[in-house]
Amino acid sequence: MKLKDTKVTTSIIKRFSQDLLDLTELDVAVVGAGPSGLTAARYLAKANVKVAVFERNLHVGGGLWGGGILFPRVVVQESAKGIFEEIGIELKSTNGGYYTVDSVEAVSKCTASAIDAGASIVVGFNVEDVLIREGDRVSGVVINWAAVELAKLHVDPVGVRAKVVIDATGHEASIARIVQRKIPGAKFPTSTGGVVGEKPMWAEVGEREIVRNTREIYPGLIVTGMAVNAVFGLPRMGPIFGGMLFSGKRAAEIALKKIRI
Ligand code: 48H
Repeated sequence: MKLKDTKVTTSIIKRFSQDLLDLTELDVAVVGAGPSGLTAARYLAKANVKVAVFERNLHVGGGLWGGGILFPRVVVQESAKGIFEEIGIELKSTNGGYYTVDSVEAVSKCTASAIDAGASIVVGFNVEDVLIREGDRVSGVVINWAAVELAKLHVDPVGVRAKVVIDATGHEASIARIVQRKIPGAKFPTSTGGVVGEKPMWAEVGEREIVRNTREIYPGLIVTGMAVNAVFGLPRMGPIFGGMLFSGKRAAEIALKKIRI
């Protein structure tokens, strides 16, 4: 059979245009494909919610790949290990109550399980803005090719409607910061009413408070993962990941309640 270059081209363009069109109306848009975003997406998809994760890098996993000091292993505490076990990740008890996980296995299985549950994950897309509708509600995200941003090209983005947006952008808390910058008078339930900024490392407090503070911070906008610590001014925790998993699961539960109202 003769290979036809144009068939390769049209296959890709047809398939991805169709996939992208299908993502213009979502129940939930998750921004960031780190551990918290992938976990939130998996639980939402399992509950039959139409969910897509937008990730600006060409790879998923966020800060999970590198483990601690580039040793590709991360730690999960006893209470959180079930969330990894559910998706077939092997945990080794190396230090009473602390379990270690291969970070490559963790990224791969968090990603595969979210996709298998029905979540869409699109890489290479930067979320550069939000849609505000119905008064003052975050009602979607504004996306552009990450390459456009990197090349500093002046190219306009497009909008994606979503009933709920989850900011899973890690240390940056980029979606919360956009809302703060663009909506004068926007008030978050934090000590300053805005993004407070992450505090120095203290694993015990960071891990406890991230879960407690995972919530809707503005109508239609839920924060999860390290973005919670940045928004609420909580300590970072280093390479322990139970809080990220619990926070992602919690964000999914909150989003689910909002969608089902
Ligand atoms: C599209 C975006 C945008 C944008 C950012 O950093 P992450 O892994 O985030 P979490 O919160 O799921 O996990 C945090 C964890 O990895 C970590 O850093 C820990 C535990 N640190 C502890 C410590 O003490 O330092 O993933 C966030 C993802 C990344 O892949 C970004 O590329 C992506 O979000 N992202 N994608 N549009 N505007 N902003």
